Amino acid sequence: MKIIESDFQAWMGGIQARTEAALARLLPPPHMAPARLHQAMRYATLEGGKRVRPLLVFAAGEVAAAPPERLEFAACAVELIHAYSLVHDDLPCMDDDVLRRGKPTVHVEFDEATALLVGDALQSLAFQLLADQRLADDPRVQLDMVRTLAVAAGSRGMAGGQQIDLESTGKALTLPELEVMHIHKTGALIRAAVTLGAACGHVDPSQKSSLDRYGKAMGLAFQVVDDALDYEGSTGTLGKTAGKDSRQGKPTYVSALGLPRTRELAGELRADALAALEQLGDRGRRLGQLADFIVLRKF
Ligand code: GRG
Repeated sequence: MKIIESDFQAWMGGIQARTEAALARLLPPPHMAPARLHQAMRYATLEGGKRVRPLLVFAAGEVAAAPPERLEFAACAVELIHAYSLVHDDLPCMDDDVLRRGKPTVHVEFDEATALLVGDALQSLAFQLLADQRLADDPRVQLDMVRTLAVAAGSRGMAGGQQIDLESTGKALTLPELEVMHIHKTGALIRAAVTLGAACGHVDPSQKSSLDRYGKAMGLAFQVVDDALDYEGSTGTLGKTAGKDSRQGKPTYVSALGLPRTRELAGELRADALAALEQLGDRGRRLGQLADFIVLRKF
C-alpha cells in the first residue's frame, strides 16, 4: 500500500483549515443567547476531528469541477450532522462515554440536557446551510441534496444504524448483519458526503454511479478500519476510549473475523473504491488518496 503523499498532506491541511474557519463563522457566536447552548455547539464541533467527511465533499467536488464556495457549505452541513451524531452517541443512554476528540464529552463538560439540545440544533443548522445559499445550478438538484442528507441521517440511514447497534449489544451478528448495521450507521453519511460534493458541480450519470460505488465502499471501509483501531489503538492516540466495543459486548469485524482478516477486508474495500475511480481519470486523484488515508490512518 502506498505512503500518503506529501501534496495530499498539504491539500488535506488546507481543506481542514478551511472547514474549521467556515464552521467557526457559520455556527452561532458564543455570546449570542442562549449562550450556553451556542458555546456547547461550538465545543462539540470546533477544534477536533479529522474532517474526513468534508475532505470527501471537496474531493468529490473536484471530480465535478464544483465551486469551492459551494463545497464549503455542503462540507459543513455533513460535518454538523457527524458532530451531532457523536454528541448523542456519547450520551449515557447510548454509549455512555466521557472522552471524545481528546476532550471531555459534551454532556460531561456541560450537562446531559444541553448535550441533547446541541445535537438537535447542530442537525437543524446542517439543513439550514443546505437551504441558505445557491449550491447547485439547478434548484431541483439542490432540493435533492437536502433529501440525500435527510435520508442519510434518518431512520433509513445513520439513526436507523444506531438503533440496530443498540439492539445488537451482546449478540453475535452474521457478517451480512454486521454489514447492514455499518452501511447505515457509518456508511450512509460518508456516501452522502461524496454525493453532495458531486452535486455542487456537474457529473454525467456514469461518473455519478462510479462516485456512488466509491462512497459505498469507503463508507464500509471506514467502519472496518474503525473496528480494527478500536481493538489495536490506545485511548491517547484515538482521542476516545479504546477497546470499548469488546468491553460493551458489541459485535465488530474484529470479533467476527479476527484482526488479520479485518485488515484484509479493509484492503479489499479500498481496492473496490479505487476500481470505481478508474474511469474518472486524474479528477479522481484526491478521492484515491483519501481512500489510502482512510484505510492507513492510525486514529
Ligand atoms: C446518535 C443518531 C446517532 C447516531 C450515532 C455515527 C454514530 C451513530 C456514532 C458514532 C460512534 C462511532 C464511534 C462510530 C464509529 C465510526 C465513527 C463514526 C467514528 C468517528 O468518526 P471519525 O473517526 O471522528 O471521523 P472524528 O472525531 O475524526 O470526526
